[in-house]
Amino acid sequence: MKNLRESTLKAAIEKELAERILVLDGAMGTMIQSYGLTEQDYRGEIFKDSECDLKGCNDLLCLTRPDVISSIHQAYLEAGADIIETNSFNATPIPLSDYNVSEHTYEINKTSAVLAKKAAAAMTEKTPEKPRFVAGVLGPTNRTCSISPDVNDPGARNVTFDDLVEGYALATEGLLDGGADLIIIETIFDTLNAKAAVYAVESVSEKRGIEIPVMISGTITDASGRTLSGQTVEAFYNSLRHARPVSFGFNCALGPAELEPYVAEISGICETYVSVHPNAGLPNAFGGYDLTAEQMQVYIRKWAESGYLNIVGGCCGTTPAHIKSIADAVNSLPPRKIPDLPVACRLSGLESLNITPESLFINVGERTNVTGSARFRRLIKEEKFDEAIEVARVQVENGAQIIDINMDEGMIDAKSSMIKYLNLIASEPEISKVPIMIDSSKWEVIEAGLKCVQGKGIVNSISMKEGVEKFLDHARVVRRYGAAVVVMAFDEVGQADTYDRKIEICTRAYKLLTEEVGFPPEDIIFDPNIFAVATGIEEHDNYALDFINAVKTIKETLPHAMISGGVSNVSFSFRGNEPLRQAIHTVFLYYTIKNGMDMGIVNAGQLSVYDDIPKELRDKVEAVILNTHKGATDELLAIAEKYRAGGSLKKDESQIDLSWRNEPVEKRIEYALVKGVTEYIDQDVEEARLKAASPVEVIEGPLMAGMNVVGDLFGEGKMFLPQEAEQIRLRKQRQDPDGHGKG
Ligand code: THG
Repeated sequence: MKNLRESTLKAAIEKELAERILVLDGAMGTMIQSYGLTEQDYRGEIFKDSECDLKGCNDLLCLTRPDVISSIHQAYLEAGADIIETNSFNATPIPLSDYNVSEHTYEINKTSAVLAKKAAAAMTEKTPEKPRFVAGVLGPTNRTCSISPDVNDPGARNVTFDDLVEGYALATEGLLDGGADLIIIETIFDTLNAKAAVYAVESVSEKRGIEIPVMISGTITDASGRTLSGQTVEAFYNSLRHARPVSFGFNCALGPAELEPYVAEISGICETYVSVHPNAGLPNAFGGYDLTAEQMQVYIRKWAESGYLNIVGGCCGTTPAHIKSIADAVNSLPPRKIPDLPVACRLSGLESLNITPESLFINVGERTNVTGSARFRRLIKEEKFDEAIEVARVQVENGAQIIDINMDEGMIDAKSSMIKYLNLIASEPEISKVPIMIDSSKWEVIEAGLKCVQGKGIVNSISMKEGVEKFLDHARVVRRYGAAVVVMAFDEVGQADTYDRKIEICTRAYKLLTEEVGFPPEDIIFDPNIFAVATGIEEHDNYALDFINAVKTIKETLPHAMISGGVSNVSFSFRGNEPLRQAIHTVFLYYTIKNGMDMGIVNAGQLSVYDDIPKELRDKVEAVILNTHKGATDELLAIAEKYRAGGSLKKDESQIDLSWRNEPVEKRIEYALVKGVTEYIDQDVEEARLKAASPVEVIEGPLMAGMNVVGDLFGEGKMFLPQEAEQIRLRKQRQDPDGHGKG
């Protein structure tokens, strides 16, 4: 139930945003400095006996020098600001504890909003056709939830997600009670902190039964184009989209010149309004800011003319003069139009991973699983976390685009191992660039994991096993953390093991999630259960085929929902015979991908190319997977031993059969690219170069032709990304033979 006043409020803000560029105010800190306040000003009556120095704790001025804060608000409103920010940047318990004043959190926030609201309301009264709004500020705090404070202990943290949520919720209550029209979560340098703020605001929203308009503004710290916690612009956006903010953008750290490319980027990918409030340039040697109002205006006008802006203001170093220039520049220019972007599952680690209907099959690395790998289990049990981290790294190097992490094992403390592992991974950029799939059958482990990942990951899994209420509760919590979710085809009756049951359960779950929870369908990933075939039990014979058929129906009938599954399950009855298992996985994926399977948990780097499987084997495997006739299992068993020979099918073939070396050089290059054979590439490319008129001709000729073949195999579901990763390495090696590049 939405409170009428609040939902009208969001509509009112959005109405203004649809019509014009709104102007945000400028810096509070720089303005406060200009008043030359003393320790006594900060103390006032309330804190006169404080034992620590309070000068510098600007938030206290809401209580001790409200006149100063009000006059700053007034100056910005007169300069043309439509939205003014409360003086509450550090008014959460953690930063306030530095001054021993945490217990005043609520009071400071409430008063900050009262002061701003009073000034804004008076201005609106003068020109009612131009309503002014108050944005209650939630700052980043002075601690980072996803970065270690100790270089020698990357898994350490000095603040928890729960602490942040508690503080932000209290601040939000104060801001709303004081009359804030919206909440701005700003100067975000660690996305996990911001996720905690979003979580807190949503909790307050639910508690009060109101919709709270939210603005989100991140900080790109330097020329790397990333946040302090390492995310790219799009990864950052994907991680916080779940807040459904009124606006999304950037502020602080950089001046307009440095911020420009990121403003352009966010403007192109943002599905809501865009806000920007840059500093007045980079800080000079004395920590001041030199960009004048006129200089700043040039950039802002250009951005507005380029159609990048919906809300614009200033951060550090900006003054009412800057805001006036900005207002003058944008007031006759039209606001940015929200682009019409395709529906996609937008995941992230440090980098983004958008899954669209056009995306190729996504590989989820399975090895970081204590039940799925004896080695990983031993490493975790023995607390050899350094080596356990390498398992994740190898998965990513081998082409895993997401990693599944599972710590469920009787002898392991799953919750603490999950937390420790995720915290360690967070400081390994080559691993944490990919989204995380948190895999556990224990809800408390999943929730603990969600509190450790700054990116948009996937919960694996929830189901209706324990009834609809619990299922919906879990789904709501998953959404509040902003994750996508794997839904197992499991209900109160049991696990779906036939086509009909798979469809029945997934359809019911889809309806509940989209209608009762408002869960975005593109963030729902169904797992219709991959069970082992060829077990010798007749009832199991149709398992793979039922899955393959269910994939097709689900993709056709449940819009935007995706499909995943544990691929290695299907071959469980051949444990120990890895080459055979690989062949089974490849054939199984050939059919499931053809029907629309979006992703799968696989041993990244250990899948063969469909066409490489010896025909005899492929036919027998196909018969088992498609359950073409009784006796198919026995026929596969009869030849199984023949293919047990050590190593993978892929390696065996390319190493033993060298007949391809007799082909013309173009064919040899194609072969090497498809198979990922590195040995002859130097001599073959050199041979092609000698034949060609120029080196470019080699790239555009045989190398491109080879890559086209690879592309076709992909399109047909006969090849998977880990194999392509190998081709990319091959090409990189060609460009960078000494291996100095990052590839
Ligand atoms: N659906 C969802 N999540 C899942 C599964 C699923 N998570 C776990 C599992 N199933 C997928 N992961 C694996 C990981 C490894 C293996 C199978 C599935 C596996 N391991 C080898 C074995 O046990 O023989 C290797 C053992 C070893 O190296 O020690 O087969 O279905 N949503």
